[in-house]
Amino acid sequence: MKLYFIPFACSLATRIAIEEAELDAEFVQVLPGGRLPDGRLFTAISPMGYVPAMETVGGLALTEGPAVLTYIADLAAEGVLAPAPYTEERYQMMRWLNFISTELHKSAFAPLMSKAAPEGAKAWARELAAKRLDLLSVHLDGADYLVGSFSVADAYLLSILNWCEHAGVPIADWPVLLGWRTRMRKRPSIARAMGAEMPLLQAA
Ligand SMILES: N[C@@H](CCC(=O)N[C@@H](CS)C(=O)NCC(=O)O)C(=O)O
Repeated sequence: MKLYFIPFACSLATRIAIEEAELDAEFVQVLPGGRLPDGRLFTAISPMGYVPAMETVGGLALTEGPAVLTYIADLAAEGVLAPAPYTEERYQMMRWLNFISTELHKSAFAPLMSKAAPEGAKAWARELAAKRLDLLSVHLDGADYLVGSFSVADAYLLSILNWCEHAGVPIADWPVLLGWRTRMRKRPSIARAMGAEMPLLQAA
């Protein structure tokens, strides 16, 4: 299988999941301008031109972070990246994947990091980000993970919280989240995934 990624974009969560489950994958970087290393346009794989995009073991072109992450979780041994199907925890994990995707990533952080968003949109997004981070901070106070044990939802949240400095979100205002991010970055799979992408980010 192949993961199409941009260094330190939301696709980092999928790389973390692949590392955590010790799965085999090829990583293909989407270059600035939306080209692939072989010169093709990335829109041939992901029609909206965004990562993560996955060419699955069966050859399916899969996009949308929560779907890609759930696919990887289902390839891994049970319990490594997600609670077992049909359990309450599984639905809680899906709740968090959706929350991170819609409420945090796209509504709050995307406008804050966009060069095209006007200041009014950024001010609104800053307010949203604060409310969402308040909720996460209460939820993670005294907890190591979003749900029971490590899951793809944690990998996704970490990837978004990595953007705080770039987005102008002062994570130190949420000491629980700052502490959580610091601990998560020490997890071997996360340290490996970030270590693999850091030189690519610096070169971009
Ligand atoms: N709805 C998509 C959004 C993914 C997304 O926003 N990806 C960003 C990186 S974090 C991207 O590839 N942006 C480049 C672009 O849109 O051209 C998902 O949930 O996977």
